[in-house]
Amino acid sequence: MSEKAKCRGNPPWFPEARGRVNTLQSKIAAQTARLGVIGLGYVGLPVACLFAEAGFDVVGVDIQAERVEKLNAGVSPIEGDEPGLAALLAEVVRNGSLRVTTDYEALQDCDVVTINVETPVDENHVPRYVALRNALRSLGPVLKEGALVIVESTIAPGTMARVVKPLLEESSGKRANVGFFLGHCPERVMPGKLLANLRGVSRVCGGETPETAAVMIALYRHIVAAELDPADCVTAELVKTAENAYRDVNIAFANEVALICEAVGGNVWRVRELVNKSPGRNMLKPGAGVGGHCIPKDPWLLAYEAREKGTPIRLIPAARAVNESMPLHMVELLESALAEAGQELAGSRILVLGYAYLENSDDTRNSPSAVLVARLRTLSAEVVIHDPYVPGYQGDVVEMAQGCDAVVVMVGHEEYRKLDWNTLHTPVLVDGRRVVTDPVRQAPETLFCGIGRP
Ligand code: SAJ
Repeated sequence: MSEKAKCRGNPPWFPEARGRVNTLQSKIAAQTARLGVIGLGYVGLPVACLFAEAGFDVVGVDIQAERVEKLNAGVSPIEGDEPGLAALLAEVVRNGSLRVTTDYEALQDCDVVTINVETPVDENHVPRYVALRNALRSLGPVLKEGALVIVESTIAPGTMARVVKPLLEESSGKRANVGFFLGHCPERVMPGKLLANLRGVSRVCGGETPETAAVMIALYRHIVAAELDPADCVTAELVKTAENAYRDVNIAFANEVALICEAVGGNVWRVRELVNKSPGRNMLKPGAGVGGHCIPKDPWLLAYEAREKGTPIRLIPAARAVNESMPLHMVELLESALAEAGQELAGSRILVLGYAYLENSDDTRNSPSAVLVARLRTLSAEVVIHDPYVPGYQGDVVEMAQGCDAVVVMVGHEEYRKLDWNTLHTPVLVDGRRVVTDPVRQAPETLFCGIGRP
C-alpha cells in the first residue's frame, strides 16, 4: 500500500479487497486457482504449458481457430526447434490440464488471467495496441469478481495506467484493486529457448499495489526458478523496454566502431577483442543488421510517452538508425567489391546466405536479410536465397552458388561457419557476421570483404 494510503488509513474498500487478495493467495498456494491465458503465441503457449505442468487447470484463448484446433490436438504451431515444448504441450493436453478455445466465455471461472498478445509499433514508431485493447474488451464482460489480470506483453511505460486499467474497468464494470487486481509481468523469452528462459530467467512482478505484486510472486514461483522481483507497474514497463533498448544501443555502438574501422583500415574483431580486455567493457558484435520481435520495437516503446511529453530523446533513435542502416551498408560493400572485380551490381547474380533474423533459428521476423534482398532487387540484381532453417530457402549451398557473382553472408548459422568456401567458386564474398575468420586461408580464391574489416 502506498505511503499516502498508510498515513490516511485504509481506504473504505480495503477490507473487502484484502479478503479477495487472501483468497487469491490461498487458491494459488493450493493450486486450485483456475488460470486463463489470452494469446497462445511464442510466449502465451509455453506459459500455459508450464502452469498446466505445475498442476493448475489452464484454459487458453486464441482468436485463430486453426491454431486452437492444432493446440487441442496437442500439436505445437510454433516453428523451429523449441526443446521440450512439443512434448510438454502433448502431455498437458492429453491429461486435460490445458484446453484451448476461441471463446472468451471460458475465462469466466478463471481466478488469474494472463494477456500475451502482440504489441507492435507502426511505421511512425507509435505503439499499436489493437490486439491488447480487443483482449481487454473481450475479457471485461466475463471477468470473475476478484480475479487477477496480468499483462505479459511488452508495453510502453504508462500503458498499464493509461490504457489497460481504464479499459478493463470500463469493459468489466468493476473497479481496479477491488473488483479485480492488475499487474504487469513482462516476458523475457527468446526463440529457441522459450521453456528454458521462462523457467530460468528472473522476472519483474509489477503490481498495481504491493499486495498484488506479492500475489504475482506467489503465482510465478510455481513455474520460475529464478528471482522474482516485486515492483509497481511502471517500473516493470520501464525495465523490459529499457533492457532491450540497452541491447540495441550497444549493438549500434559496435556497428559504428565497425564503420570507423572500415574507414581507417582497422579490424573491428581484433579491436573488440582488445577493448573487452579493459575492465567493465563488453562491446557487442557488429553485424549485418538487427532483427527479431523485440530489439527493433522495444526502444520505441521505451521512448514513446516521454517523447509525447516533449522529453528530448536522441540516443535511442540514433541507435535505431545505425542498426537499420547495416543491411544497406552490406549492399554498399557488395557494390564496391563487385566493382573491384570488374562487375556491375545490376544484372549480377547474388547468393544471400541466411534469411532468419538470428543464427540457428528459423524466425524471420524483421529480418535484416529482407531489407538487403529488397534493395538488391531494386538495383536490378538477381537474388538467390539460402537458409537451412527457413522453409522455401533450404538446399545445397554449393549448387546454389553455381553461376553466382557474389555470396553475401547475412546470418551466422553454424552451417556457414563450417563451409569450405573454396567449393563455392564465386569471385566475391561479403561477410556480414564474421563466419570467415581468416579469409586469406579460408577463401584465397575470392575477393573478400566484411563488416568492420580493412
Ligand atoms: N545482434 C547483433 N549483435 C549482437 C547481438 C545481436 O547484431 O551482438 C543482432 C542479431 O543478429 C539479431 C538481433 O541483433 O538480428 C537480435 O538478437 P538478440 O540476440 O538480441 O536476440 P533476440 O532478438 O531474440 O533478443 C531477445 C531479447 N529478449 C527479450 O526480449 C526477452 C533480448 O533482450 C535478449 O538479450 C536476447 O533475446 C537473449 O540473448 O536472450
